[in-house]
Amino acid sequence: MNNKLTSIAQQFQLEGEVAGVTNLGEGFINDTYIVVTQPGKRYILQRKNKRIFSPVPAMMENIQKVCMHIKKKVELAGGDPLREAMTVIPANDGKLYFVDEEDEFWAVCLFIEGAVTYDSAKTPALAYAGGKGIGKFQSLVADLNEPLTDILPGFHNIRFRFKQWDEALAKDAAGRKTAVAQEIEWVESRRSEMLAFWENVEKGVIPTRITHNDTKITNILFDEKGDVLCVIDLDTVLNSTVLNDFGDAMRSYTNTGAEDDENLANVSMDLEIFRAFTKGYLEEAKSFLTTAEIEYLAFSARYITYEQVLRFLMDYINGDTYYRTKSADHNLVRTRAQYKLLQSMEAQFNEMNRIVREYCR
Ligand code: GN1
Ligand code: MG
Repeated sequence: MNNKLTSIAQQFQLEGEVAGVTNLGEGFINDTYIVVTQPGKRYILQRKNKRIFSPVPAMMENIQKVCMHIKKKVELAGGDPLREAMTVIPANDGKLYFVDEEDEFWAVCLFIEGAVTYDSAKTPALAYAGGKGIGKFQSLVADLNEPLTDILPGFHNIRFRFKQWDEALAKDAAGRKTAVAQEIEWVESRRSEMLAFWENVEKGVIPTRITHNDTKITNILFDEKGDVLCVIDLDTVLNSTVLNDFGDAMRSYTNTGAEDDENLANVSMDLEIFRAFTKGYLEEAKSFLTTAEIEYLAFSARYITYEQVLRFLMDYINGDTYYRTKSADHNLVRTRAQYKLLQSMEAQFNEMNRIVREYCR
């Protein structure tokens, strides 16, 4: 494999000769590696999952548009465009990707040295910085006027997810449906409430903007001081609602346990982390958010967490065809842990709304 990875890395415009390729990280979807060249430059090499991101070339164009736009603004503000934005490294033929003989798609970006990532938001200070990071990302791309290709139709669209869900239940491909009747009820009992929220997006009451759509904390690079350098993993940059970014961040930041915690007692929503993120986010985003966006900000945390319950459970019912899993019941464990988080958010919903109002004054 390593020879193969080396030869794939050589297909890109890297500085120096490839000296090594090592595996990195835990993504559920792509395969990610670090490439080191002689004299010590580092890059991120990824096999992009074409079964999910389709077509990959359009996705890479989206990513490049966003990166170039952010770079321009960082430069204007006197910042460092190589550290405060992602840099896509083209292949030798100038394309933003390389296709290997197995018809798999590869892409490379610069590794940002000295950047720090976190698996969880352990302190309010970190959550505050993360909130500023997402708010700033959204404001940086707010005036990007070039259209993006929708490579993931219906990504955070619950109507679309229910369509997939209904099909999955009708098919019961892995024969697991009867064993998860209780979990299915968790999803069904909230169906109309979630659709009612999404109607606001469909009717344009909640506007559509360029958003990140995968704002978990591991997708943010911090500097040594704990300030945000930039937001990474731009595979899912789409026209969507900013609420999805806020909600997904809250799903990840505020969880006192792991996304796949087997011990449900570990899982709850930490209101102080919610407060700190919201404060940071609104400091950056308040100026461009509409009243409707602010009204549903707290609810978006429930929406995205609910969607994740549905997606993990649906993948379990389908026989684990989407997410990478580590055990036969991994998707079910994830479902239960995310549901516990959802319940904790529901229980603290009034306080969440109060906090949003407090920082909007
Ligand atoms: C996937 O692959 P990764 O970890 O970046 C997923 C997100 C989920 C997340 C759950 C394209 O993200 O939507 O929230 O897993 N990405 C896609 O942790 O489906
Ligand atoms: Mg991702």
